[in-house]
Amino acid sequence: TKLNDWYSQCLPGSSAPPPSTTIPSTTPGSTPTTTGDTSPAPTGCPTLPSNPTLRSNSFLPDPFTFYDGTKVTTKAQWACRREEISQLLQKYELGTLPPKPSSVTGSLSGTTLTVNVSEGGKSISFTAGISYPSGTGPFPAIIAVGGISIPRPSNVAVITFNNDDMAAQVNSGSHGQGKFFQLYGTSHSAGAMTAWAWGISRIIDVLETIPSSTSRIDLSKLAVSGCSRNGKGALVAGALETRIALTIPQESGSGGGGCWRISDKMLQNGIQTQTASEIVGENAWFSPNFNQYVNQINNLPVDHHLLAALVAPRALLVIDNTGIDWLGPESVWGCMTTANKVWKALGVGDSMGVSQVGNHNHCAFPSNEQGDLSAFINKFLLGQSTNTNILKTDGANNLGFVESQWVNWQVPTLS
Ligand code: MCU
Repeated sequence: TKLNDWYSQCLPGSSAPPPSTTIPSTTPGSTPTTTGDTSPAPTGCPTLPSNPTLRSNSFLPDPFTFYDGTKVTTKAQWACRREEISQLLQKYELGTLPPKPSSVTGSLSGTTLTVNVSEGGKSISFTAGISYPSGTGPFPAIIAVGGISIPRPSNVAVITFNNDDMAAQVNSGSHGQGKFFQLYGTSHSAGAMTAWAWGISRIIDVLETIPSSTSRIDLSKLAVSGCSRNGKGALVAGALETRIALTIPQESGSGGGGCWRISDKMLQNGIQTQTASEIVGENAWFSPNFNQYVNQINNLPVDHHLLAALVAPRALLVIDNTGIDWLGPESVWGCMTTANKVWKALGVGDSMGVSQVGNHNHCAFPSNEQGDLSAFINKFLLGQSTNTNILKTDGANNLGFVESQWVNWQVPTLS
């Protein structure tokens, strides 16, 4: 099929597979219930009810208005709205991210990091391989979800995370399979991507116990990257794990950088693109709780511009491909340029970039995007001063994306 043709281009050597959580409620002025999301829990936030009323909204939901109608007017309030968006995304799409388990230990032996986790009388262990540049470091590092697919920068280590081992992604029946589910039970609500994000957090937990003179990793300079399905996973990890400084999803498409609402419209217009309704039948990336919403996406108070916005004000570079309809290029462009408004409002518009280029195979990084990638790596991992004001597509006429059809809110200047 057309899909399999391009699908087989990625993940070299891989056997290409065929294509009621409750939100912890908060009381006014209180700290939200702890989840695994690593941002410090903000206080004094508006209340999110445990069962929010769903209201139909064909526009991309306003990042700057809380569920209860309160407006975000200050940068400090973003921490509260970010927490609310995280809770909503976990409730409707991603499943619950468990907090740090009671026991996380591990060690580094040569280039193999071992992670041991125990919780509730159960234990798992997994390993991650680290590939170092020459020298003593400590080095910035890219956590590569399922392997690295962008060109590897010099002077940066690569930590390879075996995401399939943590939560399987063979098909829609994969939910419940993998080490995460050995620990938390096969009926845990987490989708595979949430389980991967949890696993990446445990790698960072263990690295935090090792002096940087020994680990040779600079934990203040961590990135995460992955391509395609693993690019979706990289975006979710960067969204939920605030110890990651730079998030680089590559060709993540629908379920990653694309917005469900825009992808639905593309399909209605006859473009063969992936939608929420398709994705839950294809794989186990999302929580089973998402299934009930995939044919009523307009009712959700979130979309993926808000998934990306969880990364703000940290750095995000979305690398994408205009040449593959299945990835939803219009959706990714519209969704991610809309997400950029959050960084702009926070006064750091150039900490979030989009680079969308066609005429190359899926997950084959084109040389004409190297400058954009290097600008982000050099600034956010290597501490250089570069121009990261990058919002660009080679698609004509914004690929058909008309902002006024999707954005019915104002971007505040946050004090
Ligand atoms: C773009 O990511 C996925 C896509 O969502 C799937 O529909 C397709 O089967 O596989 C893509 C992928 O991961 O390619 C390697």
